[in-house]
Amino acid sequence: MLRALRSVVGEEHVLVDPDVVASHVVDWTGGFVGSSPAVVRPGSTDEVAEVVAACRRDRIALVPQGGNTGLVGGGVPLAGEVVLSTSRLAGITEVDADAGQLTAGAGETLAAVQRAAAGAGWRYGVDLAARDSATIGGTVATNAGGLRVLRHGTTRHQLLGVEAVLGTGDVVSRLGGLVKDNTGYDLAGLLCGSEGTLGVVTRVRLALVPAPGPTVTSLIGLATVADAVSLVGHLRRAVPTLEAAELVLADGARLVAEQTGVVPVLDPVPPVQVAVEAVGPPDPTDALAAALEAHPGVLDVAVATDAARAVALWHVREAHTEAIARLGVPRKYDVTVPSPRLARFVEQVPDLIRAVDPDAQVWIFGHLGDGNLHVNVTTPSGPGPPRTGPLRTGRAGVARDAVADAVLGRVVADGGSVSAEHGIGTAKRSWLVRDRSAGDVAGMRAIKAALDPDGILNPNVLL
Ligand code: FAD
Ligand code: 2HG
Ligand code: ZN
Repeated sequence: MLRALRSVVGEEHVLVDPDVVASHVVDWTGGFVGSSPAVVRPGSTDEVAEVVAACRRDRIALVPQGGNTGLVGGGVPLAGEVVLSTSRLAGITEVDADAGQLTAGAGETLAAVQRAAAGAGWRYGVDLAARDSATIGGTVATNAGGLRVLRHGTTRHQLLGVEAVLGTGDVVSRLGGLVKDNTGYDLAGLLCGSEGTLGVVTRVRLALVPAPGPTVTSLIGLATVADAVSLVGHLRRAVPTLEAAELVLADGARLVAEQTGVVPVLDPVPPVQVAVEAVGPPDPTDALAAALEAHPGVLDVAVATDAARAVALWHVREAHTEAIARLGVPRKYDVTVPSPRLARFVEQVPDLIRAVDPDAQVWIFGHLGDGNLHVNVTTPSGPGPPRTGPLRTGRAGVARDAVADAVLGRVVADGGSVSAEHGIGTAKRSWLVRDRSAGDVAGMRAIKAALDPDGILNPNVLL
């Protein structure tokens, strides 16, 4: 097999040195650790197709891997699969400044795409804190959300076309950037969010959004999450160019301050903070100020109208994932809760978790504007051993399941989604059937069987 792979991509792009392979077999959280005989780095779509064909011939399973910032254990080889790294599928080409579109190789980072968009006088509508490592291919594969979904939608909403190699070895390619294109099935839409289970995305065609004019960022202190939900509804009506509305709770704000040594902007730390950003033209600062003035729940406000101060305001929200990671390996539950139930969910979930794991520390934050909450759970005594296989049980596994039952069971009961933006991966595989109907899952299995008939692409992910 290694000989076959070397003949396709060249000796130097089949990595087998254990020290090099090691960084590809553990995920960002450290909670999922696997093993792999090799990391293969194809340099073109044709090479990806040959790698997939060779693996299909020998029934060798592949895990596509981009920046390895995924948070559901989907991008690491938990059962000895070969890793297909997209690092050499780079390059940003065909930037069309009139149409507001560009084509990017799957291995380009999100930050590089953002820079290329800005260079052409536009902006890429998706942003998230892992922007410097996450690849554009990975964000398409996971249908990443992030901070600006409120205004611009998820990755799927930016996607005009993809080039990809299906599990059959067939290449699909539609990169012409046609905004209206109803000629057959929307394969780009299907591959987006398929988490590497149907095909390897090699290039993407993206729609850009207008570059922002004057920008105002604000950190708002409130007494309750219910006040925060009402404030966001109010701001969405009063400030139509609101791009972000993010939730921070006092425990999380204090943890960020402790772990990063950065003094909180709002001090004393209020029970609840909402970070918002709105862009011009016209300059939204006055409209935002008037709207905040008119809302009775607002306790405290900090405002930034320049980039450096904006970064300082965003810190308390953006540093959550890093700060929590310093406590040990977290259990992560990325969920959507319908707006009318969101405040009660935030209030009650910590007690539901502590009922099954009395030592648990619970951290809740997220994208309030679209109802996406990140429930993180850490344990002072440590998380137990990492997951080294897709269905590992044992002491840590049992505790994990009880906490998952508490959080995700409540999400399903509330009519929410057990995966908002990170995907199902390996972490939530057993939850797919509890959230989606039998018909939905049968449809997904039929698609998987058609596009990856031998089940060689990410066999432990999603289904
Ligand atoms: P990887 O982690 O390498 O892979 C993720 C999944 O996609 C795996 O299943 C993998 O097999 C598959 N895959 C990767 N590349 C391809 C490809 N080219 N073709 C087919 N399948 C592929 N996510 C959000 O949605 N919103 C956030 O706000 C957000 N913030 C984050 C902040 C931090 C600090 C971190 C660490 C992560 C965050 N994430 C967020 C999660 C993560 O960044 C996203 O899921 C991102 O899309 C993953 O990109 P990646 O290149 O790292 O993919
Ligand atoms: C975010 O919104 C990311 O910051 C990561 O989606 C969430 O760490 C998490 O749980
Ligand atoms: Zn998020």
